[in-house]
Amino acid sequence: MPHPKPLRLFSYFRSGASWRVRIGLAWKGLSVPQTAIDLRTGAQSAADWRARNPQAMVPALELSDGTLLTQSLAILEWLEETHPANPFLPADPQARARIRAASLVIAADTHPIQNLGILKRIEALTSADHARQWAKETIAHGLAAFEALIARESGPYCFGARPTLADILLVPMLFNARRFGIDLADYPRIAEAEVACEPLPAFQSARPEQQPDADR
Ligand SMILES: N[C@@H](CCC(=O)N[C@@H](CS)C(=O)NCC(=O)O)C(=O)O
Repeated sequence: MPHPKPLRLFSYFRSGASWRVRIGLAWKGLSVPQTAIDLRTGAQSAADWRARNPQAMVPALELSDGTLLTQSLAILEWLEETHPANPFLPADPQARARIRAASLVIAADTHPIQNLGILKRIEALTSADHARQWAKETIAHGLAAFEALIARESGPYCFGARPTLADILLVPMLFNARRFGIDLADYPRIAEAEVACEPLPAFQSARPEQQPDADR
């Protein structure tokens, strides 16, 4: 019997959406080889990559049958369904819905409107300063909503005593927040959750500087 192909992650070390998937894979105890798609050189738009992922983005996860999964949340949900040990969603449907809602504040309503493509477009239409201002305001607005949602929950993580999907979404977003000069002192519950996640091996190993394509 031939061995099934191992999983393979297509990612870029600084990509926040790739970072989410790296945390999820590590949280499930999976060590997955990576192929770098260098966003600095525009590799995401190369014809061969676009043919595989028509959205011309990372991350993507290649499965053992060759199927390419895209969209970080879809990949994380696939991981949760196929690797139920170490869950990052609880069993209670109402709690799952609250966690998904907070996660989507970042994944659907914050990150996509401050990503590289959008900022380049704003810069082309106006200026680099306007693009930075847009990113800062967008992230601050999203984090304020996220903070209010998790302030209703117990800590130290976003939703109680275990990390969940919401923590996986939050930690990479904070990297961008700092990059655009946002003071996280304004978000005490977010700061608490970040401190709780920081020492966990799955969160450590997923950090940009730990990736094979990181600048050395
Ligand atoms: N909603 C997508 C977002 C993916 C995304 O924004 N990827 C960025 C890197 S974090 C990207 O590939 N950008 C390339 C570009 O904008 O040209 C997901 O969650 O996977």
